[in-house]
Amino acid sequence: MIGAEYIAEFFRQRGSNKFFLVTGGACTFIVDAIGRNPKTDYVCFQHEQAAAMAADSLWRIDRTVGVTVATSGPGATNLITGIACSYFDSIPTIHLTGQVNQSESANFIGTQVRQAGFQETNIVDMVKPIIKYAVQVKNGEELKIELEKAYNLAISDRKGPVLIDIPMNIQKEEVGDVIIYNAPKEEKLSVQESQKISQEITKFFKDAKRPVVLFGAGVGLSGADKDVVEWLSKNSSVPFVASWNGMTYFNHNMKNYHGQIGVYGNRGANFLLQNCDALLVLGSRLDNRQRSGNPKSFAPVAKVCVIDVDAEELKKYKNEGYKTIHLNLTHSKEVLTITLVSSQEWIDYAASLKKKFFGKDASEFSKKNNSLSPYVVVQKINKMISDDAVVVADDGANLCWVFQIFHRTNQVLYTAGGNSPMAYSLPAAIGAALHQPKREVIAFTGDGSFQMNIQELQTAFFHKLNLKLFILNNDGYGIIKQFQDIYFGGRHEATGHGYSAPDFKKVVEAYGVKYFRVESLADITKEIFDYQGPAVIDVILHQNTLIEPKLEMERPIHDQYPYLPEAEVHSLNKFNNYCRTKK
Ligand SMILES: Cc1ncc(C[n+]2csc(CCOP(=O)(O)OP(=O)(O)O)c2C)c(N)n1
Ligand SMILES: [Mg+2]
Repeated sequence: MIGAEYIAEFFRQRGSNKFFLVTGGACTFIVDAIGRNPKTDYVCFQHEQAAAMAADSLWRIDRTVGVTVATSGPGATNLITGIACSYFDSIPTIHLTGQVNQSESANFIGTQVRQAGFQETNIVDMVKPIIKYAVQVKNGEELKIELEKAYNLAISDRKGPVLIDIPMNIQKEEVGDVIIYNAPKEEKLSVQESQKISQEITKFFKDAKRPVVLFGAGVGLSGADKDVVEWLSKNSSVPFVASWNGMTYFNHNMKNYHGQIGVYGNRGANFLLQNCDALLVLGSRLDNRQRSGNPKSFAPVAKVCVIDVDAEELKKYKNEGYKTIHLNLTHSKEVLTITLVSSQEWIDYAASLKKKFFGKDASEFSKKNNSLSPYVVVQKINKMISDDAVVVADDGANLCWVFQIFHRTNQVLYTAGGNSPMAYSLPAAIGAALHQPKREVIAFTGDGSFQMNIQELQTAFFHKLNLKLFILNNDGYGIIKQFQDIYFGGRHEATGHGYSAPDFKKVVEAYGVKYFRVESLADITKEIFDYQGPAVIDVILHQNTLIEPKLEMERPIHDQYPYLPEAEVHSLNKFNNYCRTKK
């Protein structure tokens, strides 16, 4: 085999046999080898960013590692936004970039010139802050070693993307016929160690009467979701809440599930956090979308214990009095032998919050303006799609609307939560539809975001993918408008004023994709879901439709807009004296 053939075969043997790419001079050997290997294939995207987002999508669906190929220079730099999505959400992806021949590289010649020749870019150093591992290989032997190393790093511990930069001359170098690969060793936890951890947690929470568990993405990323769900089912008097990236790993019908938390979280779930006396955080990094910009106001009367695979994350809590446990949640089953107990008062309180807030359309704006509520739209779509559909959300207000109201049973539900770039959802949905063509694929986007990867309609059309993309169309950058309403006197600079969008019907149809327009709930018909092939559904909303509830800056997470009467906040904050902060 030459290096390029080795690469194709290496990933085929790992179960990643479909490569997402845009070709170019410096990666043609790799693309050619993928084409010639009878068991590997490639999909041409229109932009490398989209290829990287589609690759990121695969692991989220069924733990297949997505692989991209890009050329040197602009091809490689175009991958960056997609790589960042994988990095921040700990998704294993592989990025293979072609590089100029070593004999033509500035590095090789030993000069300080910007470029020795053409399209030479130091991609390895450029991606370093947003990648788990990046390396340029120096020869064929190193290629073999680095592929194994990079792949194993991507899939172990706190997972993430890796990049291997391969000069053209190495792509065509003879490397022998044997694929070298040893899977990473499984780390073991002794019975004593796991017992010690369980005892520590039990001791820490020994007087607790009002426990809450926070279900983070780390549970699912470590593959422990089934074990944790089983434990939560056994401890069904203990309410649990979820982070957005954690929401895809359990059935929302679970009796003790109380909703997603944070700035755009469910009010009931947020009140639970503010009133609990024991909070066990499983694999969640408690970022400022969860705890607000003022972490001290988060769970103010609770003893907090955080379990995380990444020791760096745990350092954040040094001055906050949290108990931290550095542990890979793959060991959940051994460690979660603990029993947490809720008092009857806590059980009743949690039930009353759930009844009042869970699964409710809280949109006062739509009622006041007699306009279509995005929440009701999402709920209707939720009811009409199949139980195992793939559902991808984008960014901005449209993301919040979906994640605030979508009720998951067995669907896969995800977004690029940490990076949250505009236009993740269309390429991610394309990745899903390519990977699992028999599955129903539903994506949501905004009118602004859609325009940033609109070119991928061509990929969807060319491959006749069965995906439905709903544009929650408020004719502007809604989430930022809402921010401007609060902090900029309602001046919609560059979000309404100066913003523009084309006639989506014309654009969509020019790509050969089916277009539906929805102006009322009645327009969301079975015909849309029965349509076989790619379709865009343009859902027309009021221009100023709000995200409700939403936390404004400096407030604790129970104090979201639209504001509840002060007396109600006090009565709901029954177990702490935390007063509502005044403006
Ligand atoms: C690549 C990128 N650029 C800018 C932003 C900042 N941003 C976040 S949401 C948003 C507006 C998105 O508009 P639209 O898709 O219409 O969403 P809406 O909030 O209206 O639902 C912008 C500009 C971003 N997240 N990603
Ligand atoms: Mg919009």
